[in-house]
Amino acid sequence: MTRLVWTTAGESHGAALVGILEGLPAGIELDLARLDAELARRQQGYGRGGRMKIEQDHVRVLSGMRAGKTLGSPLALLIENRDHTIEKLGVPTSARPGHADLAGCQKLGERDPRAVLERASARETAMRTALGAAARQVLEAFGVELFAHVVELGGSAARPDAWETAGERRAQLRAASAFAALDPQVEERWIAAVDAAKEAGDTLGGIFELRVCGLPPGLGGYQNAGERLTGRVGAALLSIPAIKGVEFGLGFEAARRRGSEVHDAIVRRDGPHGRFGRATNRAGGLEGGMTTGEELVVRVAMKPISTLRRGLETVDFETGESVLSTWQRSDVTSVPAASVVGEAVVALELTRAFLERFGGDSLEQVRSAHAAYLAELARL
Ligand code: EPS
Repeated sequence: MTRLVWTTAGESHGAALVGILEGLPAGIELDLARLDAELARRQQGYGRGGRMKIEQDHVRVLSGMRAGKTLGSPLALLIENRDHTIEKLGVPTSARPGHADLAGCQKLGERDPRAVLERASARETAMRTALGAAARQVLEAFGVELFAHVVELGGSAARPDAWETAGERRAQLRAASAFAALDPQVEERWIAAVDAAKEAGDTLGGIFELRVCGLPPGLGGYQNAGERLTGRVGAALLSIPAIKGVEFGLGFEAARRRGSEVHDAIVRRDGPHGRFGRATNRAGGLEGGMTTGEELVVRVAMKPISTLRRGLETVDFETGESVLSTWQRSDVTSVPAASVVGEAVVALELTRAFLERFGGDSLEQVRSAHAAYLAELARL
């Protein structure tokens, strides 16, 4: 049995993105259409730019499967780039503020932002989305569902109870939204905000919320820093380009309240995960670095895209003069896309934690370990 690990390769305008996911148990009937569906979802959202009209992301499986099932060997995926122009693209003469350009050039000791930006580009998140869409199928086999929706755009918020109000209609509402949001009232307002920012040559950030239902208690660990799931899920989300903040449950608000208004009472609740539950879920589903069995609730802040049509002040490498950064095309906002990537990276991290606890070489072995744990929880 291998610990679940993954990696990607590929430049934004290179031939393709490549991904390897190692440690999936054998015997999972992977629905590959789901991978393409998640890729399509990541390409959508009002405010996306010209590049998304060029790409039509599609995954090819190169290894790790036979007759529709995983073999337990590394799963290798490929997404071809239609905009394969890396050798034709010029070298920018200045670094774009907000991007990896300058720090990357300093790191490499080269005046060549393209040597940095091709890999630093958020194009890479297409492959993470595909890998996450494969990994989450393990979780789904055990009733665990992930769902992200956009709750704020450019400082304008959806109704705070959008999740509760949407109820069973949430998948339908999100699919109908131009922003992967659950509150239909935001559509007109946010479209106007994106149009205004576009007109001004500017960009918008926002916040998405991720919910994970059906997690058993006790995933992750308290024994060592590296096991704590709060840090692991937080790090996964903060590794997405442009993500600036992550909060669980009450988040920063918890720091302003008294303990009696923060902690969740433990109550008797007979269910599939034993005899205990929490009266409230202000912790957002994690205590002591482990899942509590309540919903995981994470909110994630994304800064506005760093490429602005109006330009930002920078310095020309050759002349040393102050100039405006260059612009060819860009998104005005990609918060809806980031929410899809958020689901994917958290799916990867939670699948890793799930397999650490119940892992086996085959899905059947995982099922046995999971069933034994449920029996143990029922006795506690
Ligand atoms: C990106 C710049 C844009 C985005 C890109 C991320 O690409 P281009 O420079 O080709 O216009 O479209 O995102 C994607 C290609 C994608 O698939 O999400 C950047 O600088 O990070």
